[in-house]
Amino acid sequence: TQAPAPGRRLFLALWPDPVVRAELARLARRLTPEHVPAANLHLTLVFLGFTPPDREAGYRAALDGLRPVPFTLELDRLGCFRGPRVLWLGPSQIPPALTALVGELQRRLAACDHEPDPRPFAAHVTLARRFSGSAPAYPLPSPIRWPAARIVLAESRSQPGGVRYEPLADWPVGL
Ligand code: 2AM
Repeated sequence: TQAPAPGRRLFLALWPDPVVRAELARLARRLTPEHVPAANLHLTLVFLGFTPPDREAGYRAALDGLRPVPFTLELDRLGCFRGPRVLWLGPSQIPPALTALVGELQRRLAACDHEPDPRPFAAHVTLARRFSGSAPAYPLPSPIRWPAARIVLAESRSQPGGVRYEPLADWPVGL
């Protein structure tokens, strides 16, 4: 038998601070019993996928010195991705600094031969998976304000109890 190739499943995400995480978790719990664990809440910026160690080292070097311009997300919109039956929360307005940040990440990663996702960036926080309902039609009573503070390189780990995300490195926003 052959050992699997070394590497891990990685992504770059905005990571909520404990206050924002608690607000997101409260909303998710209120909406559905199928909500994801509070610790899993994040907003993916770039999905990197399965990454061998030398490639990961290249990504980390390429992201060295990243200094994103601060911005605040107003998460005010619920929706569903039908295929994976994801219930998500997102901003109806994308701050220009967020668009610029994703572009900057893509540029730096492209220099390490990262294949960009052909699909356009869809800013969303997954609140539930295998969601059996449809997104509530009513507007979100009060948007969740998320001042971006931290970008994280995270590993997605499949475990018996479900997927878990492990922060490996982080970059501050606007410090
Ligand atoms: P999701 O929440 O919409 O499922 C870790 O898996 C993170 O990367 C999740 O936020 C997930 O988005 C995202 N992700 C997983 N597979 C992906 C893919 N093939 N393309 C883009 N994003 C992906």
